[in-house]
Amino acid sequence: MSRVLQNFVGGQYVDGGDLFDDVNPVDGSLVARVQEADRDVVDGAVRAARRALEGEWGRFTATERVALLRRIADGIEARFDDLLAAEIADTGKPVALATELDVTRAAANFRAAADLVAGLGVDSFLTEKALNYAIRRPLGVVGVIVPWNLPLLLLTWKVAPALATGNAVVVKPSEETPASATLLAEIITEAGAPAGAYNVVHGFGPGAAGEYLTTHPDIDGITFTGESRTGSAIMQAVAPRVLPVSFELGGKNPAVVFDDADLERTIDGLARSVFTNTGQVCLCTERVYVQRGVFDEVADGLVKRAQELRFGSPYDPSTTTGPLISQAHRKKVLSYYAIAEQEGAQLLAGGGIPAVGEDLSGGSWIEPALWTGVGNSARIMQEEIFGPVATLMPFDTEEEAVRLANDTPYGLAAAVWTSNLERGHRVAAAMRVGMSWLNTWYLRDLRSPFGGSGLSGIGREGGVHSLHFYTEPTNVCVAL
Ligand code: NAD
Ligand code: 6OD
Repeated sequence: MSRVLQNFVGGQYVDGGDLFDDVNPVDGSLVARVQEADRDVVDGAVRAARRALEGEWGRFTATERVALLRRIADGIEARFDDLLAAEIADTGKPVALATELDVTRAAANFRAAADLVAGLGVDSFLTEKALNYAIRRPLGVVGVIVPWNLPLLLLTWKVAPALATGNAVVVKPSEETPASATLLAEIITEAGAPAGAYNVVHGFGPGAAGEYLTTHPDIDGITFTGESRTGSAIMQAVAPRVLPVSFELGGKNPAVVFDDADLERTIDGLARSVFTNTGQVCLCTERVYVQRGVFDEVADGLVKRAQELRFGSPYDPSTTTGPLISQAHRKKVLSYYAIAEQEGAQLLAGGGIPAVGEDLSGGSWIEPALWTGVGNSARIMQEEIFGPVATLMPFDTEEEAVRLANDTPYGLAAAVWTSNLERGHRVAAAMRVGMSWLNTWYLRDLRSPFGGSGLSGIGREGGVHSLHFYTEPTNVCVAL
């Protein structure tokens, strides 16, 4: 009998309408059957969240919320191995990555949000006529909709500040990765959160749980991470009620390598930024602009790194690279391998399906692909692929590199590689993105603004930026 994952509503695990399969992408085996939230379950979750705000949870002081968040972080650390197993079964990512990144960041997200609220003051302005001070109220019932690539990290990145600032949440994890959000409900409850503060509804997007949530008349805001197209659909769904949204969307992120860069460090960084999580991180580099004099050396270095990737069981210490999330996603990524060929790209490495042995043959494995030889308008240079891929292009001048890097409707992240710090600061600042890394990639300080512009999103979260999204200020003006 397979395990069944339930929805979590008002402090209780509840069934839904239909059941759907949670599949392990390593071998195609069944992880669990999942209770799909129908409209009634989603409605129940929103009502439970509202009751929590009007009841015990709404009466929690900031000090009590901070203490709760710290207990949740402790709970995550105490259940580290369970969360790790849940995350690995759903995504197939190697145990080292899930340990270093996913589960560790879940605890860190709660601690960072607790620290933020513990240190909060109020904005105030004093003149001879008046004292103005702005108090902050929670937004209310917040819908949290997240994707499958870093399921627990991305969920807690939003849930932690939402709870820290006194909101109640209804979370819709990805249908591909329902396990860790379900387990987190136990941890949050054991830490002492009142019923209804944290609710989970499982299911799909359009015409299903995701849409039931975004169109529910009693939610106060939506925070969403996922594809740009989905962000657009959600924006339309909430438009009639003019709800606030925070959107962390797709990217087509550039790396710019100058000929004075420390090439060993650069190739290390590039390999990490192209291949981490099998390229399924929104921040991953998919376009690499290299100054002409070092183009061959950088291309050869990256090709070597691609050839060194090892596919296999997530628990085998020699495995560096897991599968893609699903057969459907592999079909999409492989369609870009065909598009690259049609566009006349020169394939430098990979580009197919690896031999992984019979045990794993039901998994959604894919080789990386590195290309060169196309212009900036090629589809493989313009469209987000979300796999272990990159296209390399030579450039001659700094001005040209900045122009090429910014020639995209996305604006999420960039990485600049140079040993000339003056130029590094200048070029990093000229990138039209939310996050610009200089001589590194995906190095995070959780207080810094995170998000993107253009097709990559609306707003920023992190530190005080989360505070601004998850609360509404009311200014009190006192005549003196
Ligand atoms: P997706 O947009 O297909 O799905 C994300 C979530 O939205 C899922 O829970 C899904 O069920 C739900 N959803 C889908 N359609 C919906 C609708 N109409 N209404 C309500 N909910 C709906 O994205 P994905 O395939 O799960 O994730 C990959 C994408 O996420 C990539 O584009 C990637 O770049 C992006 N991403 C961005 C960031 C960031 O911080 N900018 C982080 C991670 C992933
Ligand atoms: O590190 C984070 O806080 C974050 N939001 C990462 C997003 C990664 C995208 O896949």
